[in-house]
Amino acid sequence: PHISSISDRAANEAQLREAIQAKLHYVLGKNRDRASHHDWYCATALAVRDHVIDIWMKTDERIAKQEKKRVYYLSIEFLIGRLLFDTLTNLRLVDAARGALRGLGVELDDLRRCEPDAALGNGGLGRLAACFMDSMSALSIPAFGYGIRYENGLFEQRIVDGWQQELPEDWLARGNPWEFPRANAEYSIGFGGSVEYVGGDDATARAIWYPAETVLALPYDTPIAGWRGRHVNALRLWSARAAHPVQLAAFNQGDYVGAVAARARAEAISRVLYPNDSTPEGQELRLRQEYFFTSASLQDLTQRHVAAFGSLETLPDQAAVQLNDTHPAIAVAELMRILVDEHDFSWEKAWTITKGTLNYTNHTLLPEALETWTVELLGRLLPRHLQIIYLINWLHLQETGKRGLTDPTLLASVSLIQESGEKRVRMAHLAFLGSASVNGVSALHTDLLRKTVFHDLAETTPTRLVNKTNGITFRRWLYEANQPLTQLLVERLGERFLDDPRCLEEIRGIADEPGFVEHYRRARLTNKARLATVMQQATGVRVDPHALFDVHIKRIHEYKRQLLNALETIALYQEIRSHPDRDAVPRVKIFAGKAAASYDRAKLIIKLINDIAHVVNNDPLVKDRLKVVFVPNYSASLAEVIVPAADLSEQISTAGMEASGTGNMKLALNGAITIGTLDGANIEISEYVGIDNVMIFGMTAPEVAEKVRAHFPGQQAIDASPRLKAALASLESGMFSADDPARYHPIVRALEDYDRYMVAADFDAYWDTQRAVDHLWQTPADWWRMSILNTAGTAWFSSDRTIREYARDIWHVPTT
Ligand code: DL6
Repeated sequence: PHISSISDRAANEAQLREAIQAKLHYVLGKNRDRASHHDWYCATALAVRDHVIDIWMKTDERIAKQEKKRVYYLSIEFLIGRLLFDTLTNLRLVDAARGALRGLGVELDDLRRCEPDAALGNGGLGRLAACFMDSMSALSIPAFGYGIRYENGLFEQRIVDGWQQELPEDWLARGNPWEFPRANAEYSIGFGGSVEYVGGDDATARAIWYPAETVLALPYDTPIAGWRGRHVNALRLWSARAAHPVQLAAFNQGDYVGAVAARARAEAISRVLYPNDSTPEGQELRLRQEYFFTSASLQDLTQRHVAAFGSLETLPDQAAVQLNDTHPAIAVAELMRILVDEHDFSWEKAWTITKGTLNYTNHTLLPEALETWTVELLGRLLPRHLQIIYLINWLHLQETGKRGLTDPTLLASVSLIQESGEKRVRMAHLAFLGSASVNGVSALHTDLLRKTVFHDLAETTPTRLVNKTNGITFRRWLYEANQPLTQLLVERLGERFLDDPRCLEEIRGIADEPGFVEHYRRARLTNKARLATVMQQATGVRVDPHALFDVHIKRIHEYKRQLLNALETIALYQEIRSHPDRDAVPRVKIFAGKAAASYDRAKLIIKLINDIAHVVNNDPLVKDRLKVVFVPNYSASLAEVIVPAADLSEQISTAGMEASGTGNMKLALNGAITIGTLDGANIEISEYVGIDNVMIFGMTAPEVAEKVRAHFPGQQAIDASPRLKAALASLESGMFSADDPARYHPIVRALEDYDRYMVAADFDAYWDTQRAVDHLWQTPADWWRMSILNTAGTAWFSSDRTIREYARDIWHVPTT
């Protein structure tokens, strides 16, 4: 039975109950008495999915009939997390599902944990893509997300004796009720081989690429239901299959491993998210992944366009492709190949179509994160694409020269090929050249892009460089994650706030009203008690929910400066020990995040936090004044529990290094007060919530740049800060690593030498600001006012706003 209306709660409940029972019986083949929680979860997901499918079909019909322009969002990562509550929330079926299950003796909330996180991303970039999928559906934009269906998503993090250990993640092990394999829509993806030119001299010759290897790309579609079930888009993830599952001749001769070796090589492409690229094999696999999903997606969308409109001539009118970072940047060469080699367009015409269709988002300025591929590797894997890249580059340099720009330094800086050392292709340059619009992800980041990495390119090409500050979906990060607060807001503002969060502004007027403040505070306390339970279960550490919850959750990276927080924790511990009778604001320092498996320094920082936790939490002198918790296995689902329970949000990256951040937005929306640097979107958050309602400290981006240029020796800052000196001395002495006193010497030496991330340089400013936070906490009326004003001021950070801007300025598509 299908659900006909989403407005009638009782009818929905009855229909859902019947549907869930039917799924359990006929699809899962399970008896009610023997069904496990997982069975109930699957039956519920399948019952809800039916409703999504109905809307999906109608959406597709409507789009096809109206010949609407489509958006294609290409991203090598989609950090989706769980879908059941997302879907129920968007369809307004949470209460109906709860009631339906209760009638069957099952608690909906007990099923939440049965759903594995689809962790097909590493962090902010992948989570942004997931928030954008939600917003594109909410705003009825006809869109496809395109990515890779990794069989193993982001690794599971275990903390063993304080160290991070990585275990393979296995989200598909028990099936995935949300996806639809589309066996009839597969594409062939070529690798290697040779290129032949036929029919004429260089200018008129036709290139034919003979790949040495072909891999099949199979699509799996996951429907993403938009707010109030008005529209459903597909997230299409590609899975790699070998063209021939087994070499029969080898198998028949008893070579069972050799018989499936080619298959293993092909299928490795969609096996694991982000392979370790510190080895040449890892890098090659990464490039194969990038080309695999980009080519499959472009073949798919061009085929759809030709089927509807007859020719690719009108592609830019009907399709806007967004390249999420440079991972799909090979799209520039691939679309040119499809147009020139397969559809016989002239080079000039093909270039106009390509430049009119593609757009690129940059997500980082860090030089080590800007992708380049050696000419050797790119030429070996994609010989035709390398030729196309060389031709694009040659024409671009010619054009630049014709405009009187002939300075060799300038030409070297705008060239697609980096000539110093081994020759490499600059993928950000390729994406820039081949796009109509390029955007950064916060005002500061875009400004820095203009002044640094893309300064010269912006001068020599007509590509538009614009800003689109990131956003987050409030559906997941407020309505689902923070039900106590959402309920309070609905009571005060009415249901309309769910449709238009801009009315959050109205709670500014009641930020001092005792009744409202009390409810707001109690909502937080409920969330903190829940987190305290989760943390105790995960780590054994007991914390008091009335303490200040100081939260630092994100990838572990030196530029995000968990080390700065760890050193401040040591200094605070020393302060408590030297004044054991003094009162102190009770604090719980909460950390969570994963380090890349090959990033040794980041893994050492995790160990340091755990070592500090061990000493501090077991020191009877400290009591409840300070507790340190590293919550293992950070994920989207864990974030949904931590974010609503945070009092203080640590956004302390070295200024100029965090492109935007989105955790900062989630935490501020839920009322956590930011302690942060003037970096990424922190700046805009300060503007929207008011500079008096955030705790800003530290050097600015230009000040950091200046110190980096001078190769700032941290020793200078250490000498000037007795407190930092003492903290480092305790690290050196082995106070936190009695089993291996020298463990943290490399960290201390690095800080003394070149303080690249300005940890020593910013330490005192950070310490002072933390003490100002203590002071604020001791004046609850001020604290809660500030907290409420954070919730009131963050409506602008909704990803609906961000997507409206992309739609208006980049994609040129209407929104509802
Ligand atoms: O734009 C989404 C997200 C930003 O919020 C983060 O500030 C930024 O670090 C992240 N960028 C990346 C790209 N690679 N690196 N590094 O993940 O994008």
